[in-house]
Amino acid sequence: MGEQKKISIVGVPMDLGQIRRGVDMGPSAMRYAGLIEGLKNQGFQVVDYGDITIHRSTNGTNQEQKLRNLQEVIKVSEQLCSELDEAIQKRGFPLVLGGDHSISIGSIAGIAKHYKNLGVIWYDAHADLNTAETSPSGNIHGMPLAINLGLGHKLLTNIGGYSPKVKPENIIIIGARSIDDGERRLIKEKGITVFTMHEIDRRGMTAVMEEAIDYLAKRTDGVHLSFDLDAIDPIYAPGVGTPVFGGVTYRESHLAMELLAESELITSAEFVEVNPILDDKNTTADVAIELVASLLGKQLL
Ligand code: HAR
Ligand code: MN
Ligand code: MN
Ligand code: MN
Repeated sequence: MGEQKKISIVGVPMDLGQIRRGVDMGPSAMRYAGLIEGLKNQGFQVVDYGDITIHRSTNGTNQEQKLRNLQEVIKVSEQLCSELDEAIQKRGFPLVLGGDHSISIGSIAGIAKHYKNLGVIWYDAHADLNTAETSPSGNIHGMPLAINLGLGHKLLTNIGGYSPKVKPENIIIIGARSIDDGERRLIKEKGITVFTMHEIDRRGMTAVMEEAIDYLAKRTDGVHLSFDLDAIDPIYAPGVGTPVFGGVTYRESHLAMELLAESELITSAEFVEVNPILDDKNTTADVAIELVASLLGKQLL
């Protein structure tokens, strides 16, 4: 991949999309693991925009149980949306560090306006397709993909001043194994492509990724990778708030990133849900930055 290609990094120390604290330290954990130095050694020009400021109010905004911390999530999403908008205008490859997965509302809002037909690869144990009506938890990190489809609270679907951001046929979910009833209905109704763990086990990661890449290459003009570390089995990535056993292995994920690098399909990415407090020696951030390196073309030889 390109010499002195510019990577624009934005950290989003957001933990208000769910109820476990600590995922706000995700951006620090990935920087501590050596993300910036690694990318520079790989030959990239790295522009680090630093972290977005999150205001944690102990009263006032936390009342709405069906959409926990709604006001703060809206504020952070708008801010992230404009930062990424600017990064893209300055021709950087946007790399967003989470934070819980609610950050994807703002990141895709800032990115999708630059494409006619953005594709999204949602690498996750979960589908994140809930709305306030179907959510079992009220946690907004279980809703961002629905919101990007234009489904959910108006103030969330309209971040960046437009909706929807992504078409259902341009979405591919990979690694899912914990899907709620409402999400299952939506997947069928909208015809969203999901490669669950069953397909990965049965066909192998290479076949799954090749099909995903072929499909998106034909119909999109850019593809955002939304990588939730809980897609990976907690044996390899224990530092996540909602671990689900039976996940993608470290090696399969590595291979998936290498196939994406080879395809040159990915135009922006985010790595989310790293919670070093729940971790074993910052292992999950270490895994995350190795995957970033592979995604951006690092090779063994
Ligand atoms: N589906 C459940 C909910 O909506 C759990 C979501 C957990 N989500 C994440 N992101 N960690 O994928 O509450
Ligand atoms: Mn997720
Ligand atoms: Mn998840
Ligand atoms: Mn490798």
